[in-house]
Amino acid sequence: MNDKKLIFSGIQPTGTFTLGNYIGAVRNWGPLQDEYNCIYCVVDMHAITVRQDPVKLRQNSLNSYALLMACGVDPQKSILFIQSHVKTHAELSWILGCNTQFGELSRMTQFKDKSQKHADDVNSGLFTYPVLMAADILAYNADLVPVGVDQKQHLELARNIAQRFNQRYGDFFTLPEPYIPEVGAKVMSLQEPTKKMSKSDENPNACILILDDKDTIIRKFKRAVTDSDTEVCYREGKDGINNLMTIYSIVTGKDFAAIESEFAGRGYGDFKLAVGEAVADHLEPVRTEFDRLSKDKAYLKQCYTEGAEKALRYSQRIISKVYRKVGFVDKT
Ligand code: ATP
Ligand code: LTN
Repeated sequence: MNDKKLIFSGIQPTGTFTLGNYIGAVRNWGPLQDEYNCIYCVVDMHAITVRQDPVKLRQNSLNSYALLMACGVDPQKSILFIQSHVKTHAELSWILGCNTQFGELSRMTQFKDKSQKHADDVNSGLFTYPVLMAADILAYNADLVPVGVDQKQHLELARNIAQRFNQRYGDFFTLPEPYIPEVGAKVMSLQEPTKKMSKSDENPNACILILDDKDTIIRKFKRAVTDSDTEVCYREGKDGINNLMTIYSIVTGKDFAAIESEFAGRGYGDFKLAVGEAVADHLEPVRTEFDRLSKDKAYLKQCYTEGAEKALRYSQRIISKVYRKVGFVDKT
């Protein structure tokens, strides 16, 4: 490889990507390929920390892979693969788990949220989820990790684990830095704009799926919860409007001042319609490309097979060194 910095990121195949996943993370993955060496992954092993229907999980994983390509990840420029195809992630996860404290994992807010939401299945995978995430990143010694702001705590833990390993066994792991966009790092629910937009929201109007058709997107934006004011402006407390302005700004490239003057005196109805149309137009090429790619099963298979081979080769070198450092006996 060259001396460019290394990027790693992953996304769960727990359903179709939301506009939040797209704006906060995936949209940035394509452009990063020109400046960095990039490794991207569909994290199916993370997905099974909550119950999944096996048939749907398989389909969602393949769709997520194709969707990443439709969003601009090029498997010729990046290493793009499916997590369960590369055994080093699970292997490293065990070692890192032995360097992670129970107390640290207990403090993770995602664990607290998810264990409340899935109270009948608080399994140990849900608890050690962040260790596997640290393994994903450290198996490649990645420098930067592009994610939405909700993943910041997990990344800090990954850095702490890496640091502890380095102290115990001698400097080895790179401490990964979060790479969080300045605007759009937390897209909010359209129905409860103080909560993040999430794939697993029960209210279908709360989130835009990037494969929703134009009419559905417009309808969901028309129903978006705002406030009793009438002025389109970015102000503290106007969570719904602030969220819509952020989304509109990202898909049109207009700044907040330009948006405020565009909608001065026009009211929320006009604004919501404009946001819906702009988002639908922005996502149209993604939908078209996804339709084309998902029909080409042989090509997708070739891409994920080659991706996994490259990822394994790369991470195997790192994990062999880790095995030596912790004192495992050489196999050869
Ligand atoms: P789930 O609801 O199933 O937990 P999710 O929608 O949070 O899933 P993930 O696969 O966990 O999706 O996240 C993929 C990426 O999208 C991560 O980098 C995450 O930070 C980012 N992301 C998720 N939701 C949002 C959001 N509402 N705004 C911005 N970024 C987001
Ligand atoms: N936990 C992440 C998904 C994820 C990830 C990673 C992101 C798993 N492994 C490694 C960045 C780097 C989430 O988005 N919920």
